[in-house]
Amino acid sequence: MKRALITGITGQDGLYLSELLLSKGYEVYGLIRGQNNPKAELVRSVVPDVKLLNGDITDLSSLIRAFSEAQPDEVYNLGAISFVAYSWENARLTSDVTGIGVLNVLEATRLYAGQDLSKVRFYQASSSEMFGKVQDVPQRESTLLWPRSPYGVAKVYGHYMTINYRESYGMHASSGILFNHESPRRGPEFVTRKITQAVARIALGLQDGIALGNLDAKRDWGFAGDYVEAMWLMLQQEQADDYVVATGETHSIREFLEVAFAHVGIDDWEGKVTQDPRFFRPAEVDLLIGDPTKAREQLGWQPKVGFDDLVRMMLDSDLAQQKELAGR
Ligand code: NDP
Ligand code: GDR
Repeated sequence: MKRALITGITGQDGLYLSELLLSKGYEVYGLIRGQNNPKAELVRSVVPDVKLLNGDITDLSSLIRAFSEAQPDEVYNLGAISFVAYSWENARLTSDVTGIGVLNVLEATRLYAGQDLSKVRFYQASSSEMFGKVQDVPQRESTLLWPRSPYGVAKVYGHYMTINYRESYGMHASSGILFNHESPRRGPEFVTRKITQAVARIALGLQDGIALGNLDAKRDWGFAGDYVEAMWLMLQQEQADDYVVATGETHSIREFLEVAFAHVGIDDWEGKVTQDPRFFRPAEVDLLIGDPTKAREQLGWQPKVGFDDLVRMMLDSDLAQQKELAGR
């Protein structure tokens, strides 16, 4: 039985990845931080077979303890401060967690492997935010990185550190440059879930409108359940490498709103959406669209859920959730 250690277990991807690995017969360990993390209950209810270990990716000794307990064959480093807008307000903290945290997990992996680096494989959750002010359309593995936020800069550090551990020590360390991926488990601070939650409430007569920032930004949105499969596939390859994981399609926030409101039968939605300067960013990433050719050809990976189905899946889930809340 293979053993996996996942950081960021309480997040969207941590849950989907746990489900995938458990379905493949893995013994799964999840690193959980804080003295009474409120999301521990969620993990225990969704994936009760995951074994939780205390630790924080900013604390190397806690990682060393977790590694010694989990004895992993595969390490998935998903832990991060992942909300781009928050990263301007907490740039130093974001650098410590999202940047230096990667170095800590790499170092814990190296120390745990000792002389036998072949005993463990490492995955880093890199991001399309590293492309920022895009230098190619679509963006691929070779595209010059030009991050536009403290979060993006921290991810670039983690990305190159992962490559450096691969090149310096021969570690099986791969970096997945994942474009935005969403699901009913997406945090409500991200624009997709913020919209589907609000549209569900508007449809049910529970609220009148929604305040957003820039509606013209374009993102390459896929389904998180598909994307965790790409993570796993990367660690099954003989050679570690870096891969863009994306759908190859891009849509604006406005188009997302269009599909969401149409799904609940509202056509005249423009009056329900206001633009609020609070939600604009100091520097925006205007256009992201990934070229997933390498992932398709080398990993055999393809996304299964398309844009319209993703919006509808999230909205249906929020409609059910909001109805239940309203009925209480
Ligand atoms: P989430 O924000 O849902 O989850 C982030 C996770 O990181 C949480 O489990 C959080 O735990 C954990 N975490 C935060 N700080 C620490 C810390 N100091 N030590 C250990 N764990 C910590 O993110 P997603 O699941 O969406 O994303 C997973 C990873 O993939 C992240 O690294 C993200 O940056 C990256 N990524 C995500 C993309 C996406 O579209 N979703 C695209 C590209 C990259 P806690 O409960 O303690 O807060
Ligand atoms: P992003 O996701 O920054 O791409 O990072 P987010 O959903 O926060 O923003 C996407 C785009 O929507 C615009 N936007 C708004 N965003 C939010 N959150 N709230 C609003 O009200 C709003 N109005 C407009 C933003 O300006 C932006 O252009 C996500 C995270 O998961 C990262 O961790 C990950 O690395 C990248 O995706 C790929």
